[in-house]
Parts: sequence; C-alpha cells; structure tokens
Amino acid sequence: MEKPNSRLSNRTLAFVLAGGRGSRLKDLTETRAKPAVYFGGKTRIVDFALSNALNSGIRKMAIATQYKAHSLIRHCQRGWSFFRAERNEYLDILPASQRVAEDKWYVGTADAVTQNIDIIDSYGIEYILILAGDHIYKMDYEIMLREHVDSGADVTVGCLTVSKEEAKAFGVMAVDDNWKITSFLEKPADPPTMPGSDTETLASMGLYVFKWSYLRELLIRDAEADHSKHDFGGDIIPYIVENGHAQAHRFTESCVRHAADAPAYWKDVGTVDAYWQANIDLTNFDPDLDLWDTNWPIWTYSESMPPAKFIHDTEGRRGHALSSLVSGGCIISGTEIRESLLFSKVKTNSYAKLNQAVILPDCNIGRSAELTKCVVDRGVDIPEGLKIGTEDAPDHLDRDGKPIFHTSPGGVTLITKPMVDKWHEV
Ligand code: ADQ
Ligand code: ADP
Repeated sequence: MEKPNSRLSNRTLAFVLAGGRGSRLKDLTETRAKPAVYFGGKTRIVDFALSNALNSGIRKMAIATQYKAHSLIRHCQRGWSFFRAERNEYLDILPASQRVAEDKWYVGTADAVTQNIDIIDSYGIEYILILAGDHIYKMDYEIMLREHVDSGADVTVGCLTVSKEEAKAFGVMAVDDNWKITSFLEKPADPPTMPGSDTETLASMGLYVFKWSYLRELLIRDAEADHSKHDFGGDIIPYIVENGHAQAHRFTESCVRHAADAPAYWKDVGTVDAYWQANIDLTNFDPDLDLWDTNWPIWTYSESMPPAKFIHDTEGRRGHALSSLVSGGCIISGTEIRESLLFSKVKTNSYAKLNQAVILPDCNIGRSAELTKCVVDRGVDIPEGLKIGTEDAPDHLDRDGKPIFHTSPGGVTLITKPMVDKWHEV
C-alpha cells in the first residue's frame, strides 16, 4: 500500500545510458563520449540529466558507460559527490566490464541494464527511470513518475513533438485519447504525422519509467530472444505496445520553465551545427534555456578559479566582450569578442577577434587570430594570425589539397589539436 504524500523519487533509481559515441559530433567525440562533451560554459552534456534527477529528488543513480568513458567517469567522480552514503544515496558508475560473458560488451541500451540486474536488485528500489545522457533539457521527473503510477501502465515513455523530417531519427508513436500508445515505430523512413497535422510527429525522448520487477522480467526474456538487438527503442518498447500497456507522457507537462510563456526546451545537440547553435543561443538577450535559474540549477564539477579578467594589452587595446559568456579563469587581453561563449581558462591575445565562437576550456588564442562561426576543442593553441570563417580567410588545405579543418553543412568550422598540428606541418 502506497504511503500518502510519499515522493516516488525516493523509491526510484535513475539509470543513465551514457555509452553511445555520438559520431555526428565528429572530432568532438574522438576522445570522449557524447555525454562528456562540454556544453554551456561550465557543464558537460550529462550534467543536465543528472541535475534533473537530483532536482527531482532522486538520490539513487547509476550511469552505464562504454565508449571512450575516461573523461566521463573522471567528471562523475570529481563532480557528482552530492550524495550521502550514510543515507543510502549514490551515483554508481557501471562501465561495460564483460560481467556476463567475456565476449559481451553492452550490445544495446537494454543490454546495458540487463548486464547489471544483480547490482540493481541490491539497490532495493521500486521504480527505474531510464534516461539518455546526451540531451539538454530541464524536467521534473517526479511528475512523470506520478503519472506512471496513476495510469497503471507497464511503461511510461517521455514524448515531444518534432518535425516529420527530424522524426526519422526517433522512435515515433501514435496514441489514443487517453495517451495510451497504440503503435511505436523505431526510426521509420517515412514517419507518420499526428492526427490533424501534416508536419508534426509525436516522438519518444528515449526516456522511460518502469516498475523494476516488471522490467527485470522483460529483460531476462529479451536476453534470450535471438532476433532482439536488446535495445529499448527497437525491441522493449514495441513489445510492450503490442503486449501490454505503454503510456505516453508529454514533456510539456513536466518541463521546467523559467517563465510561464517560456518554450519547452529540449535539444539533442548531436551534430556540430546543433551543438554550435545551442551554445551560441545562450548569448541571446533572453535565451530559451535559462542557466541562471536558481530554482533548477545545473550541477557540475567546478574548479575553484579566479574571475574572468579583461585587460588592456601593452599597446592600450581594450580586451572586451559583447553579448558573450566568459567563464572563470579566462584572461582577455586586447581581444574583441562578440556573441561568443568561452569556457574556463581561455587566454586570448592582442588584435585577436572572436565572433560567434565557442571556445572550450584551456585554449590559447594567438595574437591577431580571427575566428568566426567556430567550435574550438579543449586545449587548442590557436596560432598567431590564423583566420577561420572570416570573409578574407584563406582555404586551409593539406598537402593532398583536402581541407584541414572540418566544416559542417551549416558552415561551422571545428578546430581540434590534431588539425592545428597538421596546419603547422604544411
Ligand atoms: P537513439 O537516438 O538512436 O534512439 P541510442 O543510440 O539508442 O539513441 O542511445 C540512447 C542512449 O543510450 C544515449 O545516451 C547513448 O549514449 C546510450 N547508449 C547507446 N548505446 C549504448 C550501449 N550499448 N550501452 C550503454 N549506453 C548506450 C533512442 C530511442 C528512440 C528515441 C531517441 C530519442 O531508441 O526511440 O526517439 O533515443 O533521442
Ligand atoms: P576532456 O577534454 O573530455 O576532459 P581530456 O582527456 O582532454 O578530456 O582531459 C582533460 C584533462 O585531464 C586535461 O587537464 C588533461 O591534461 C588531463 N588528462 C587527460 N588524460 C590524462 C591522463 N591519462 N593522465 C592524467 N591527466 C590526464
């Protein structure tokens, strides 16, 4: 019998899937998993799912890692120490470690849970909330948990509307008048639209609530099914839609807005263009994603650093930034910065210009360098005078005539250490 007023979050494990590579982010995920990619000046992408869980009252979390997990694990160990072990609170890191069989890494998203069944059993939880570690949004999961229990569903799937074109990369669903899911297609080539619309599609956010005892049984059965890819979107959810009760939960019901008329913000920053745009959007006068909202903070690992410093260079040139975010530890010396986002400990030098640039931590921008519409990876030393993205920028080609820097379809240039090394060679 459920106790009145008992928060469901107290009895829930948030299980974060963070094993995927996110290859569309190109060289940004060459050495780190997508959830570990830096976002918004101080945080990494995974901090959004973890902060949502923490702010929703969940104090038991696990994170399944696999692809290039080193910086993700280090980040979680350093930054996610809010938990009190004596109150049975934790963030457990579960790297794929071939626990089940020597030749088996996490095959699919469901398998990442299956391989940890005994560990999850030991947590003594009642509900499990499966999250993806690679989306930017603010959401109160307690509202979704409550809806799950009230509807009596076997699974509740978080959903939002996306365009028909975007929907090809999502699980797409149809629902009845009570928001029970009546069909579910994983990444359909021709996504069906919602009734009454030619353009909008109801898509899964890859976010699910189950009673643990129910999911546990399903996973054991799925592990033995030969035809299964052991994937939530591909196998588990379609099975429940066919054989049980899958309920849709609308993100608009539980998204955390900083003002009543603010949009429901959710982004998969999975491409270089989307990543650049979402970071640059933060420089807007009134950004849709409010990182300043103290009621729903995004927690992260934060080094203690001196404030950003803006100085005249030796020739009296003023270092300044307009419509920009400049993080702690930066020194802006004689550089003009516009509509840009600088992560921590970036040093810029005289005559340099940054325009719509996203500069990850620990970079140095050489004298007279001019960067427009760029993403610069962590620790890059931008050579003196390098021009990229400006009208007078030369083509930077290697000895085979191929571009040294990666330019996205939307015209964003990505600059990484190996690319700069190559630039020095030619
Ligand atoms: P996808 O976007 O294809 O579809 P998927 O590759 O399954 O997402 O990854 C989901 C999450 O699991 C990511 O956070 C990823 O890092 C992680 N992950 C992937 N493979 C993993 C593995 N082997 N072990 C551990 N973690 C892993 C899913 C759903 C769709 C839904 C979209 C919404 O299948 O139905 O619409 O998410 O983005
Ligand atoms: P990310 O940029 O995702 O944090 P990096 O691998 O680039 O990941 O490393 C970030 C920080 O950790 C840097 O300060 C780097 O010097 C340090 N670092 C990276 N790898 C190692 C390592 N193997 N041993 C010690 N420090 C490391």
